[in-house]
Parts: sequence; C-alpha cells; structure tokens
Amino acid sequence: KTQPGDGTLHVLVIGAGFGGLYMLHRLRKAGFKAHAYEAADNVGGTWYWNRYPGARCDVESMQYSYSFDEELQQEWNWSERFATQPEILRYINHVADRFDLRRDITFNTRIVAARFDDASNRWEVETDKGELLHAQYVVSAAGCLSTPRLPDLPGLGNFKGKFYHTGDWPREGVDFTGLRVALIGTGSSGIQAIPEIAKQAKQLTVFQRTPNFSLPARNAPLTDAQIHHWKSQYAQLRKYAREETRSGTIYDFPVKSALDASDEERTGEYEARWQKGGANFMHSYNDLAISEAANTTAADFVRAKIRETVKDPAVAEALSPYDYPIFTKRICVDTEYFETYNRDNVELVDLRKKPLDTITATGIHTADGERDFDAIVFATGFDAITGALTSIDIVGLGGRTLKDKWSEGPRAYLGLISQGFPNLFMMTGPGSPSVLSNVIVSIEQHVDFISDCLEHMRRAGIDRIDASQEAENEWVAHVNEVASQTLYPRAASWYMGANIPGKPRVFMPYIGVNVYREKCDEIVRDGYRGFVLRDERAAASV
Ligand code: NA7
Repeated sequence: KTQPGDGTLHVLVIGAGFGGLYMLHRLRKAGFKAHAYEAADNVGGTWYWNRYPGARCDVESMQYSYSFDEELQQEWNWSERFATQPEILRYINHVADRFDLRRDITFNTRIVAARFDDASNRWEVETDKGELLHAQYVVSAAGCLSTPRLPDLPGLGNFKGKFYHTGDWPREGVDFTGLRVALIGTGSSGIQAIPEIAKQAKQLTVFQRTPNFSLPARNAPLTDAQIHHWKSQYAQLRKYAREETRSGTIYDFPVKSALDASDEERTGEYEARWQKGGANFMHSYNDLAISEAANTTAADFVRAKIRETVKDPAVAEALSPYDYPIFTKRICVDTEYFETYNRDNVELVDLRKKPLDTITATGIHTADGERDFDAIVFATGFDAITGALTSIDIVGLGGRTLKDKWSEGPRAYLGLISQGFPNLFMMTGPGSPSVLSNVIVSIEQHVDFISDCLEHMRRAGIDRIDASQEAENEWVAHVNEVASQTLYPRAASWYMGANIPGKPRVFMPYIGVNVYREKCDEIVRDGYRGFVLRDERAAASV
C-alpha cells in the first residue's frame, strides 16, 4: 500500500517558511498527499516574525532567494543589495501565490506533539487546538532560529511599560517616538535595530553583555548591471554557490594566507573589503577561520575601525570584542551601528562592569543604579537549531522523547533523522550546515534530498526509514571533528548552545554546505548507506 487512505497524510510538514513552502511544492509535484501546518496567520516563518526596525538579510538578495525555478528567479526583482524584512516577506508571499501553495496550508495552528506508533507505522500529531492528525512521514521545517528566548531576568513581571522581543515583533509595528527605550543584546538583531530605534526614540540605552564584531553592509539600490550580471547566468552561479563554496554564497574568494601578506598589503586588502561591504571581509584570506595568528590580524583591523568611528574612547573600548576570535560568533553586518554611539540620545551600559540586578516597575537596575524606561526591547536571541524541535513533545520508538535523547547534546544522522524517530525528517537540523550557510541553499538541498528519498521509498515498496546508530554516531563525531579543525569552538556562541543556560555545549552546525551535499549524494549512490530502510511487504509478513 503506497497511498495512505482514511485521511492519513503521506507527509505532514511543520512550518510555512522558506523550508516548508518549497517542501510542499516538491512533494505535491511528486504526487504525495502533503499538508503544512503553520503557527502564524500567514507564510514567511522567520521573516514573518522578525519585524523589528532595521530587520534585513545579511546575505545579498540576488543570492538569498530560491533557485529551483528559473522563471521565478527571472521574474522577481529585488530592489536593494541586502533586502529588508518586508521585501523578503513580499517575495515569500509571491512564491506561495505563484505555486498555489496556500490551499495545502493550515494557518494559526501550532504543532505541539508528535508520537510515532510502531504498529501502524504512522505519526500521530497533535495541534494546539487539540486536533489529532495522522501522517506516514513528518518533515519539520520549523526553523533553526525560530524559538525566541526571553532571558529569565528577575522582576520582568513587575515592569509597567511595554516589552518586546525582536523575534516576535508586533504585527502592527511599534512607534518609539518620544519614548525612553532600553535594548538588551548586541547580536545581529540588536545591531540592526539599534540605529533605527535611536533615530526615533527620545533616548536609547543599550545594555551590552558581550560586544560583537560587525562589518558595514554598504547597502544600496541594485543597479541594472548588477541584476543583469546575476540573471544572465543564474544557473551557473547558483551551481557554483551550491557545489564549490562552503557557505553556499559567492564572495570574492581568497587565494592566500593572511600570514603570507605584508602588513601593508594586508591592511590594503582589509580596507578594500571593508569598503566593499558585507561579509566579503571574512573572505580576505583563506586561513582566518583556522589560524589564530591570521585571525588576529582581521580582528585588530576591525577593532581599529571601532576606535576610529566611535568618538568616546571609553565607549569604543567597551564595544571592542577581545574574548573570542572574529567570525567564531555569527558575524554581524550593519548600517551605521558604531556611528550610532556618537548620538547624544544613545548610551551604552557595559553589563560586564555594571551587572544587571533586576527589572523594576519603572526600569532597569544595574550595579550603578536605576534607569527609567517606557519600553524594553529584548534582542536576546533564540534557542538555536534545536529549540523548535525540542519544544514539540516528540515521542519515538519505545516511548522515548527527542528531548530526553538530546539531553546530552543533539544527535542526528546528516542532521536529517535522529535514530529511534523513524519517518521524521528535520530540515536545518543539528549536524546539517543550517546557520553556517546561506540557508536557502541548505533548504533546497534538504528538500530535494527528502523528496527524492520518499520517491525512492515509494518505488521500492519501503515504508520506514530510520538512521542506524552507528551511522549517527559517526556523523556526530565527524561534525565535531570538522569544527575542531577551526577556531569556531573557541567562542561561547549559540552555535555551541552556549546562550541557553543548561543547554549542552556541542558544536551543532556542519561546516561546509558543498561537502555536505557531496556526502549526501554519495550516501544516496550507496543505497542510502547508514539509513535503515524497511520493506513494507516483509514487515507485513512478520
Ligand atoms: P544573538 O546573536 O544570540 O544575540 C543575542 C544577544 O543578547 C547577545 O548579545 C547576548 O549576549 C545578549 N543576551 C542574551 N541574554 C542576555 C542576558 N540575560 N543579559 C544580557 N544580554 C543578553 O541573537 P540575534 O537575534 O541577534 O541573532 C540571531 C541570528 O539571527 C543572527 O546571527 C542571524 O543569523 C539571524 P551574549 O553574547 O550571550 O553575552
């Protein structure tokens, strides 16, 4: 039996962001009965929720878009080098309409639990409305930076003003005009929001625990020539990004070590890339992520830029990161971030020197006293990579929960299937390139892999796929081995789970979207090596 009857879905997709939408499209094209469930009232995922002022993608728009349909990539026109959140959301809506995807999406419905029934070989999935759904396969496209994290600060419940999280921003927007605003957190979201809120608010006070390295975006409208450059050779450029680059993004790639350049040459190279803008700077030399001596030359350059830009030397010093190598925490890309600290209405509070004690009814109390605020913005990040999965009560074989299995660190073969949770595929899961790649490139690869796999299973009369314990163990060890050859594990970053108290510290993303793809292809050629496939006829005769 290849077609489940009785209302059972072939495939239930969790989420209608970039991942869920393309998954739905591919599955429908392949003739599967698929349906997506989405917590929001519309499509967009991450780009639906993150509506804070200044929200923008820091991968260039000509690259941060789907490549699966030539007409789509030719017809869509991006207006800027780095697209704003509203423009990306318009694009996703366009895709949903163009491929008529909404008719197979249920909105305003959050998946809260999923239990695998061994006997029927089905997932029983529960929604927040108490509805029970049945599916042969579940694909989680619930996102890797989609579970916002509000820190557990004493007294937050007493605050009389309004507070917001950047990752769950009010749909109607927020007007900060005339208000005294506190902003906690200086990761990518904080760094994008700070310059915009500072322009509007009466007073903005930034509470910083760890300073971040940030590069100027040099955003600008796209020119016809730039658009033509991409559109006239999209197929080749996309292929190159997918197959030849570690991050799935094309930059000006380096040819030499930073240590083989003279001081003068190096400064010239860094300056040229700083002026060019965006993450090009990361690719100045080929050893910045692996050699501490090389890395320090880049970090020193950025620290000098901070000192040059920020007029008050004490503030510049507080904004300068020293505790971890540059690029080992997610690099930030900004527009006038450091310049914003020269404004009269902006203050920086260094929480390392003046720790935060408590939130009061009227403001924030730190070691040097209390400041009053009308609003607090939390730019405090996400339970990254695993949060969306562990917040669903997922129960696999033998009644074991995914949360329990992952209590010592997340484990999944290729980041796709965790042993003991058959027929549950994860997109951008732990052990896949996810956040260390242009995530659209990762998503497209996952979707193609999963859809091809389900088609293969249908053809072969196979109705269950799991990972072997051995293959999963080897993959987790391999992900860590690759990371250990770089400087990445040197930072207490959310790549390591270090931003969540009590979360096990394991390096989660796989470095190298191109290598990952090659490995996946090889595994498929070897008959899905490392996966355990069950022949449904054999199973039925047991
Ligand atoms: P991030 O990068 O996790 O940044 C969160 C920031 O919030 C970071 O500066 C944290 O400091 C700070 N933070 C977190 N908890 C606290 C508490 N309790 N007190 C003070 N400061 C705190 O999240 P973003 O949303 O900026 O970016 C996430 C990704 O989304 C981004 O990289 C892009 O890929 C898109 P810490 O460094 O932990 O000391």
